[in-house]
Amino acid sequence: MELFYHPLSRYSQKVLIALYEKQANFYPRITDLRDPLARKAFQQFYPSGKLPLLKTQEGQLLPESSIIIEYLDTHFQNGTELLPAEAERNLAVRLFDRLIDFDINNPLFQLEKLKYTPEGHEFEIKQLEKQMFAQFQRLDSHLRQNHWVCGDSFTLADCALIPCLSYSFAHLNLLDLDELVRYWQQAQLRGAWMLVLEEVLLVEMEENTGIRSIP
Ligand SMILES: N[C@@H](CCC(=O)N[C@@H](CS)C(=O)NCC(=O)O)C(=O)O
Repeated sequence: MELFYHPLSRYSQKVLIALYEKQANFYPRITDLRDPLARKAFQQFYPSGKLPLLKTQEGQLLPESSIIIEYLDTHFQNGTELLPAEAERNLAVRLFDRLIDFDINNPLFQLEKLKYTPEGHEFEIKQLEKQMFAQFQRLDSHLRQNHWVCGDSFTLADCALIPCLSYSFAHLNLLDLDELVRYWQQAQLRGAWMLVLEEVLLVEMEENTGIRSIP
């Protein structure tokens, strides 16, 4: 399998967590869409031009992080079961995955974009921050009854949430949400996330210093 992704893209990080949880081997195809030539080449290969994209062993091209994870979970028996077999739990996991993508991850993109050029956007930023804080409050009370997002075991919904938390804790005032803080602390000790974070920090260091380490 080949994964086209970028270490700093949250939807890519979501799939990377799943690959590490499943202990699945893949060829990393780092694709930087900020580079016009790389973007053009990738769009020729896959016209919708979005990351992440999985090329399966059969050569099928699979977009959409949740679909890729569903594919991994059905094709790899090793490691964590990311989508529970039991129908009711399966539905809950898929629901939380959707809610996290739509109500947390996508608004975070908007917030990042607005904060990049905040002049004239102060009101929009405040509104968005308020809306996101309310989402995190709801999540915090849900986590009172749940060790991971959906019960005792780590699932697709955790793959979706964890990549959103670094930016959220850095830019929203979430430290009073005890259960969310507890969740974020335990997530940072999860091996799969540690592996993802290692790559993120390396890329951030390369971008900040201009020094590219020898692979
Ligand atoms: N729903 C998609 C979202 C993917 C997405 O928005 N990817 C971003 C990077 S995190 C992207 O490729 N943006 C490039 C663009 O839209 O041109 C998924 O879950 O994979």
